Order: sequence, then C-alpha cells, then structure tokens
Amino acid sequence: MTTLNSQTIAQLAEHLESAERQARDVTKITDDYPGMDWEDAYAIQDEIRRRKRARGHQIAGLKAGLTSFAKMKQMGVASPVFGFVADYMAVPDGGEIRMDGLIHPKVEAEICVVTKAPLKGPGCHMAAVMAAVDFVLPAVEVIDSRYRDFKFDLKSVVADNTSSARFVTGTRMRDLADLDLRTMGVVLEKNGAPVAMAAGAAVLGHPLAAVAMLANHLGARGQEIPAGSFIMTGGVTEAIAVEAGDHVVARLQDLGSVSMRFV
Ligand code: OOG
Ligand code: MG
Repeated sequence: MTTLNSQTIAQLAEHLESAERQARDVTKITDDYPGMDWEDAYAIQDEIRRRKRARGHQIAGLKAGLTSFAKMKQMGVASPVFGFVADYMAVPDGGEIRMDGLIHPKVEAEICVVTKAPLKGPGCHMAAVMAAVDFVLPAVEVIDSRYRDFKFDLKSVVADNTSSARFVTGTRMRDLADLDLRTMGVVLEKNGAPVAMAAGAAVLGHPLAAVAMLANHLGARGQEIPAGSFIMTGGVTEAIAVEAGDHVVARLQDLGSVSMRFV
C-alpha cells in the first residue's frame, strides 16, 4: 500500500527524473514527505521507468545497490536497494563520459551476471541463482545521486532509481564454474593509483546473494528476473568521486579490466 496518491507519485517521479536529465541536484524528497514508505519509493522508481520507456528508452539491466559493507558504511544505511539501468546509460569499455551530463559522479567496481533462465522469488536461493547464471562479466557503475551532496536516506535513494547514471561493462565473458566470486580481488584505480580494493565476499558474503535478494524483492511484488537479464550485484568497494580529466580502471581478478575517461 502506498501512502502517497498517484498524482504525488507522478509529480515526484517528474521532479527526480528532470533533475537527472538536467543534471542539477535537489533536496531529498523525504524532507517534504517524511511519512512516505517503501511502496511509495518503489512506485516513484517505477514511474521513472515508465517515463523513460515512453520516451523510447529500453531497460538495459537490473541492479542491486548498497550490498557491500563498504558502501553501507559510506552512505550510512543498513540494507540493500534495487533499481535499473537504461540503454542510454551504457558507455563502451575505454569510452569517454561527459561530466556536463552529470552532477557529482562516483565510480564503483561491480561483479555482474547475465542470466539464461528466469529467477522468481520468494524462496530464491544461491543454488537457483547459480543454475540461472549464463556468464559473469565485470563493470564499473557511475552513480550520480540527484540529491544535494550525495546525502540521502534509503527511501529517497530508491525513488531516485538508486543513483543510476552510467555503466561500463567489460568485454570478457567468464563461466561461473571457473570462478570463485568470494575471493575474487577487485582493484579500482584512478589516474594510475589504486584508490579502493576489496574481494567479492564484501558483497553480502557472495555477490550472487544480491541476485537472490533481487529475485525475492521482485517476487514479493509479483515480478521476476527474466531470462537474459544483465544484473549488477553492487559496488564491491566504496564509491570514488571523479572529475573531468580522470582516467578510471577497474581490475577484477579473472574478469579483466574496465576503463573510462571523464571529460
Ligand atoms: C546508491 C546506489 C548504490 C551500489 O552499487 O552500491 C549502488 C548510492 O550509493 O548512491 O549502486
Ligand atoms: Mg552500483
């Protein structure tokens, strides 16, 4: 049950999506609607998805966020959130990302999967996810909260589609059976220097646990993860702020590297 009426939900979606499209920050929506609940937050995100589709965009993937202890600590929150990425957010590996379309972007290295079978909760678990993974690939997500100074609470960030802005995927596909996602080392470099590092287990003990959580989250709402979905399991390390001129490389053990330049 949402607490906000559909008109308010539509107006807040317009407010947040316009802030994204115009690359300007706004105050957090819970300042004005302190009583809003999780249903409201996901309803606003759904309305943002509907607006993008109506404008001709495709949904490129699903994401879990705030799944690592580093990220939860950095943002001062205690539970994961779920969102989506759209086609126009995709940047090719080695590509340039224009700062003028963004507010205050940060980068984070992520372990991602593409599925070959649908996943449906409730009751989705690790083994079901393992059976459904087609291949594993690396990515860097560029998050760009629309909220002033990147400060938010969980409901505000869910409504803001979990800060989705850009993403860069690597081009090497690996079989899950050949990898240990828990011990997989991840190093994030900015301008040649390592700025953050961690192992896959930082993400909920195992990155695939984030996929099971996503399936269970969707299942509670009568939805599923369709076969063929690209899923980002969440930043392994804390997110690192970038500015024009920065060159970012993420190196994921056994998955290769992903790079981009901010201009
Ligand atoms: C929310 C999005 C978090 C991740 O991978 O943890 C996220 C934020 O920190 O702005 O995408
Ligand atoms: Mg992320």
